[in-house]
Amino acid sequence: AAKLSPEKLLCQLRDRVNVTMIRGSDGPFNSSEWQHYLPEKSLNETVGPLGRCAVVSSAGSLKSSHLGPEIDSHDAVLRFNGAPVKGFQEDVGQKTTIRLVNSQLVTVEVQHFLKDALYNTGILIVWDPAPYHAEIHEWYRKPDYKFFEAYKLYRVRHPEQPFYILNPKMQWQLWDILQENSLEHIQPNPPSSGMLGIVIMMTLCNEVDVYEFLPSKRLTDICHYYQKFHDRACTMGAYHPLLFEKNLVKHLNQGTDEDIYTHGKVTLPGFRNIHC
Ligand code: NCC
Repeated sequence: AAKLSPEKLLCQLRDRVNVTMIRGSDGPFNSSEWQHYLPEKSLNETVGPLGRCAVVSSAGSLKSSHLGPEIDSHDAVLRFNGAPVKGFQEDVGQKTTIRLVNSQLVTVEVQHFLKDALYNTGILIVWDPAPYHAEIHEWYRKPDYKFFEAYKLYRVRHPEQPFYILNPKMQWQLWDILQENSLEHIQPNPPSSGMLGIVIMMTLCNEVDVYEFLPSKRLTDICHYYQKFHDRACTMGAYHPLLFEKNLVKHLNQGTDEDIYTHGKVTLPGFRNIHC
């Protein structure tokens, strides 16, 4: 299993990973009930093509990075789950264009999710770990977390905020490419929110700067920049194939190793800007 060149790998990602949001015309969502909840506009219609984008991981190594102004200088910023900006602007910036959340957060922390103003900025996208290459109907009957009710509640409370459900096909199309380009056998668990968010932004943007996904010199066992919780698995992965994701992203980096070391910064091209 020889690794593909970065150029070939980018083409594989562009051509095989279908980044789509659930629409009212899709499978079990084509009921009159769901038409009422799903956003009318597609994600592309909502954000349009973007220029320079930033993806901000939630890693503890963002602490004391002073990357805030640099992150905010991008046209669009993607953040994850409950990662806050308030009180952390100096290190992570304050702009949030898209927030990608997992179905566990939406379901297990539903009261928090419905109430915390953190979620009311920008576009929300929720994803759920689907069974390996499951049909959308099968996944709909048995999602990993039963987040559909929480989704509907949120939509009723915030009807004007765009809130999408990521089509679960994407995670396994991406996982297959991770596996094909790794020498080891990977546990068939879906990629992390971080990796999914990177590929989402590569479809929307001309260029994507990713912060502290590949750890800088500030590498720490502190899991998140916003919590005092120590666990090395946050950076290396336990459930998600994080280590393999990070190897792949390192392989695709168009920036310098110096930028990784000092800023935890990786630069990736948007799919629009690659030639296959
Ligand atoms: O921690 P989490 O991830 O929300 O982090 C978002 C993304 O940032 C990258 N990351 C994070 C910490 C770190 N030290 N290094 C990193 O590179 C990863 O790419 C990560 O995906 C998730 O992926 O959705 C995850 O969500 C949490 C948790 O569910 C949410 O924070 C909501 O509370 C998971 N933690 C637990 O279930 C305990 C985590 O495994 C994955």
